Amino acid sequence: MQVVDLRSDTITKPTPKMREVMAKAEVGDDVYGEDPTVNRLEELAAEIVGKEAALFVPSGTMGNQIALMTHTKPGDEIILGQESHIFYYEVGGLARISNVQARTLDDSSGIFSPEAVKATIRDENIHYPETGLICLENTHNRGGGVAIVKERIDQVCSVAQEYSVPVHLDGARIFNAALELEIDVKKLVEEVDSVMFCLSKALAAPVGSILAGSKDFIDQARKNRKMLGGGMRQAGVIAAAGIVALEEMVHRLEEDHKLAEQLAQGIAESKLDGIGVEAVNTNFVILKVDNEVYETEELLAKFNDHGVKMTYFGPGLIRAVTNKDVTSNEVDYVVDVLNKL
Ligand code: TLP
Repeated sequence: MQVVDLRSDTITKPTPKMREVMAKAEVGDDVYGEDPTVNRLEELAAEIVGKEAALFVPSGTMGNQIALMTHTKPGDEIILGQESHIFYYEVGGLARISNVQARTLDDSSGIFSPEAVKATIRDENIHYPETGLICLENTHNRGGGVAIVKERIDQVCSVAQEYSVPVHLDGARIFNAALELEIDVKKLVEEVDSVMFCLSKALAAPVGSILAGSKDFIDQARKNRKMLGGGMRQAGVIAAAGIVALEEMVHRLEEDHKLAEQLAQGIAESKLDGIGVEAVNTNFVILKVDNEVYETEELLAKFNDHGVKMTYFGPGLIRAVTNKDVTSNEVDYVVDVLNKL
């Protein structure tokens, strides 16, 4: 049976070039700072996002959690979106690892307003925790992959700077955002203090993410990574694929965005009762299901029976994420399946 996997861009497999460089990678003990391939990846990554230094981490989740831990102290309050990955999908790590409490704001549109941030930052008061960090996300996953424009990010950063509160950006898909906004990624993230981005999603590396920021911040983050068990020794084997991800896979993201458009158009044109397009942004398509006509889970199971894999995204919502391992013909097949339902 034909299988079209649209659950996420995390499912992408490494390219032949990645496999080749992985086999030949020069390695050393990265905990001693002696892995030349990891060092090269970290330098390249810092350069690309315009930050002083960068750290190679096993996953986006660990990158975000190290950022929280490094920016805050136990008992702090952090401001973040109620739909943000850090709040919604990281197993409550902020409370367990960094011992901080979450103050959530409405980010259903992808980002909260600078006014809301200003009203939420704590004054000095014997009863209050201190505001230790503000977190943003771009593209915004639960916002349906929406790219947040630089102006909105900078407005929040400017309030944060006024109160000397650092800003961390979960930029798991920052290159998708930069492509959509037609802006250099360096410019897009210039006002945030730290940024995490993933090599292992649409960029197709098998493992790994990057945390970037000032040199002092990254020195401390490196120590926190070690504490969490993320010191990876001869990690050059995977870092080599990360270098290919940055050098060769960013420019092709456009194909994923086009496929998302193709899928959304196919669904819209099918004019099927009960299924429509809620949103199409970057490489995400959010399908809207009328639960009077179909149960969301039942519909997902029906697609699955035809080899089409997608993700439950809330009541009446299904997420499809295009990626390098999906072709235009496969998107046509998904639309055919939809028309047969
Ligand atoms: N997102 C995954 C799932 O965890 C939901 C997905 O399939 O979309 N930040 C953002 C914005 C993310 O979307 C993700 C992964 C992460 C961080 C975490 O990255 P990993 O999976 O490498 O820990």
